[in-house]
Amino acid sequence: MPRIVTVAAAQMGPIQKADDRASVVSRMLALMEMAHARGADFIVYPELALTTFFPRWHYEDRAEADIWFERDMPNAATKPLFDRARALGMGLSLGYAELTPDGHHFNSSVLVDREGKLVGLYRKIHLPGHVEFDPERTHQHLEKRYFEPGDLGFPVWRTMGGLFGMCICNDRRWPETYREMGLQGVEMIVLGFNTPSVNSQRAAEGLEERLFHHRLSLQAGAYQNATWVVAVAKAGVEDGHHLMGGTLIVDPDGHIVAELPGEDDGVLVHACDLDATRFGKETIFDFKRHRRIEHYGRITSQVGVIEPA
Ligand code: ING
Repeated sequence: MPRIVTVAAAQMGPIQKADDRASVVSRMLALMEMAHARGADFIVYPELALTTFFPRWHYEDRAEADIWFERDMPNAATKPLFDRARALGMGLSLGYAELTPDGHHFNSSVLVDREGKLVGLYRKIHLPGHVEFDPERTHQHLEKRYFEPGDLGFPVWRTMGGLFGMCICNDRRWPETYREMGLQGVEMIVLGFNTPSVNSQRAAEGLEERLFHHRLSLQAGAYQNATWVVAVAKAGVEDGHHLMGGTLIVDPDGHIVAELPGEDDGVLVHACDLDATRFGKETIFDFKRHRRIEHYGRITSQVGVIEPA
């Protein structure tokens, strides 16, 4: 019996600072209905899906940024989404800014199964950008100001008939992200992203270059760990700042099997056979047989081990 998960990648267009959570949740519900109509049994929403990408704004007093955080998940604003997903028998993953009861701030995502059970929580580990306002940049990217690095590692959960993991946005650029989950046998990695289409430190780097690195990272991660990867954008112009699209699904051989054009709300649906991961995991990427970590020499986490010439 093939283990098919029909996944809907639910891309969201821009969320303006002035948009309230209720209006955003109603957009997410509409995407869920579209996904259901197309047979999806799992829906993936973007990073920070409930609000604008607020780390582009500098708040002298960080506490002022707490307006963008959720203290519970689900909560009053998102309960309709969780209730409808359960009614439709649809699992979901949702990215949001998490403020814990003891005052910690994370860029997080939750994983919920088809019965509406909260299966897993992930907290973004690779936080790009900077802490203080940087006048040199064309725009700010203050994730290090508002979030702490994730403290949960890269867990993999048995749900939806397979082994699922999550990461968030910048995490997708780091091979360790995929391998940490690959070593646990992950069969599907779902992630959301909010990626500015311009590099605040290299104006010449255009959208095409950004999309190239985006696809390269996802395809390599999927292939080298024989896993499906589903990447979902929040896209479009938010208060004058452009976020790129590029919502796509990569199969365990590294092929992009579907990509959503444009930068508006929309769903990409694909029937993903989790057993398509078996060949890679049992042949070329059978880590037990082929991965020789004892011969790798000294694996160091030190940055800049070999000084440039
Ligand atoms: N956004 C961007 C991302 O990693 C970035 C930041 C873009 C860093 C391009 C480096 C290069 O897609 C978030 N939110 O991480």
